Amino acid sequence: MSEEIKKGLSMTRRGMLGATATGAVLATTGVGGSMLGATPAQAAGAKVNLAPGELDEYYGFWSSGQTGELRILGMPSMRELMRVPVFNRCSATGWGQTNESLKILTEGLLPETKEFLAANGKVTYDNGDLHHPHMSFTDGTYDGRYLFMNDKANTRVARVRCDVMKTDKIIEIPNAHDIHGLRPQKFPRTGYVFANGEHEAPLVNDGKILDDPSQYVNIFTAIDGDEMEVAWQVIVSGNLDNTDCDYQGKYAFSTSYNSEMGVNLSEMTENEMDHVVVFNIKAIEEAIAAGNYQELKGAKVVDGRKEAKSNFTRYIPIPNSPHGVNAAPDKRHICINGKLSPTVSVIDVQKLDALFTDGADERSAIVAEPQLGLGPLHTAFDNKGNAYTTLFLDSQVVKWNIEDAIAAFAGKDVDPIKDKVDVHYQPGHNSTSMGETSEADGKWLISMNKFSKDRFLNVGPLKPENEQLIDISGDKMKVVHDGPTFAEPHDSIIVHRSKVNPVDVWDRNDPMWADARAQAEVDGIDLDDWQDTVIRDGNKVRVYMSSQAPNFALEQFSVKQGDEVTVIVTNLDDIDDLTHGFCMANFGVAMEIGPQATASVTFVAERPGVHWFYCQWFCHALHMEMRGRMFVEPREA
Ligand code: CUK
Ligand code: CUA
Repeated sequence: MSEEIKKGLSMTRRGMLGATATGAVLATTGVGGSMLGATPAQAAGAKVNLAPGELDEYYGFWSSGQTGELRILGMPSMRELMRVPVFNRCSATGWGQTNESLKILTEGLLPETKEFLAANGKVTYDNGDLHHPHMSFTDGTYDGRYLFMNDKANTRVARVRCDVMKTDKIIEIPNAHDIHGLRPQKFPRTGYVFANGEHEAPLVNDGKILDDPSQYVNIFTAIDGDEMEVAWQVIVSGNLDNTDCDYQGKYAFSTSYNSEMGVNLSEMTENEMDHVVVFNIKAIEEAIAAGNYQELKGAKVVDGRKEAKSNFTRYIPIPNSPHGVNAAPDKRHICINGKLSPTVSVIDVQKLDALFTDGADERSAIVAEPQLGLGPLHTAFDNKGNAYTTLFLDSQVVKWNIEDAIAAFAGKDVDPIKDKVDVHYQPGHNSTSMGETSEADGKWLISMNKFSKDRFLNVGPLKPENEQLIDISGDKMKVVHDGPTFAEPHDSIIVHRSKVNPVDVWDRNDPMWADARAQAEVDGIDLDDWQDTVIRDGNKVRVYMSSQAPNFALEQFSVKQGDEVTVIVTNLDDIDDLTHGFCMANFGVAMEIGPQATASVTFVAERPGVHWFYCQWFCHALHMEMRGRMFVEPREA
């Protein structure tokens, strides 16, 4: 045995297992797989490299942070499959420009926001900060209906339809400020979508109260995920960071790193103990049903602050500025990640009733608090009772056993830590395959690292993030892939492909273009037929045209300078993957029209002359020829 290996074996568990160099030495000297803990199952790592044409076993749904979109990856290959625009603008699809997308981007805004935006010459926000994408649940597992996600930048929550992978609803949350944590209810179904307002502000934030933090509050919101409307809100003590809920449908949990209600760093980090808020869903629902709430900006609001002494909330003290909260697939344990404390605090949901009914001490719900390393942010799970926690400051993922941690907390001499692996660098969220459901399968872990530094070719001062795929099927974790991503995925879920069944071709009756259909009816147009018509309605012109590779049904149309022109395109092709585009050159107008879809866009024809419109999605050998002219007759002098 070489000196290096001896050294490796005498190192601490963290040092040995963390050091990939040591692993390489062991592997190359033939000491071999067994010492590294490789099991036959770990050969699963080979599947990372799929053969051309081979399909992934999992969908990965990725946030994109300040990019504002949702991304779909294939897992474990980590190939990026699609980008779904949500809170952002998209040049390719026309999201943020088509009438269909503008309806979704504007209809859920509060009246005061519409006014504010109009004063700035806008109809909606252009940016978003999408942190947490999560799928709808039925009976504790994904049901493939919807994905829900937050916008921290502009206090919104969006829903994406999984049948077509397009955003269909966006709502702005009243009273709250800057939605951060978001999770769908797991049981009996979604149900509610829970959303945390992170930043403190006066409850009525109209300028009457400014620099008086004693009057600031934070708001927890339960959204009806079917209707995409606020069901109820709770005023809380302290701020709200991340959220999750139990598998019984009784409680939701939100971490607070600013129980101090400070407004600067030193104030926010003053207390050693902050807390997790436990929301008693039934008690809140009963109060709402009984009319015991105040109505504020259309939302039903109850007071769950400490001083209100309600039965809506309990505050469990947690060290220290906790961040992530994650429900284990054992349906019993909730992990609160300590951030500034090296611990994860484990709540047993079976001990929560006593907090509400017997006045039990809040800390009695804590059944374990293992010391794991520096900067625990988020925890994911396998199907064998193990948890995987990211350690931001240590740049590691730690694998630990929940039952062992509970035994150690009860005084037994067991080390719950099973393994540590270095990640590169500074991980935030992590997620395991099916790990936030009762069907966790313990195959893959993704560590979403905030810094890539030297892991890729240098692309200038702005570097990609680095998301590392880790094989967790064996006893030891094994980093098998580095995946660079653009700004800045926070969170992801890894969903078995059997749960997701998107269509290939749109239904012609899809509600997405209901407004265009209604207008066509008024105009006497049948969108299901080749209708090539220009309707003039004062200075409003509606141009209906169909497209079928490689033709637009209209070779040309004429409008007058200053007309408000709406172009409605129906793609009559019904073949997989046959998307057309419509781009009006030099008008800043472009959109996607999927097979059998209708899309529309409105602009003012304030440019006289000959203007070509063309298809901007390559669709046919004669795609370049798929174009036509718009004549804009100059205004009479
Ligand atoms: S937060 Cu980003 S690393 Cu917004 Cu879920 Cu923890
Ligand atoms: Cu139609 Cu390109």
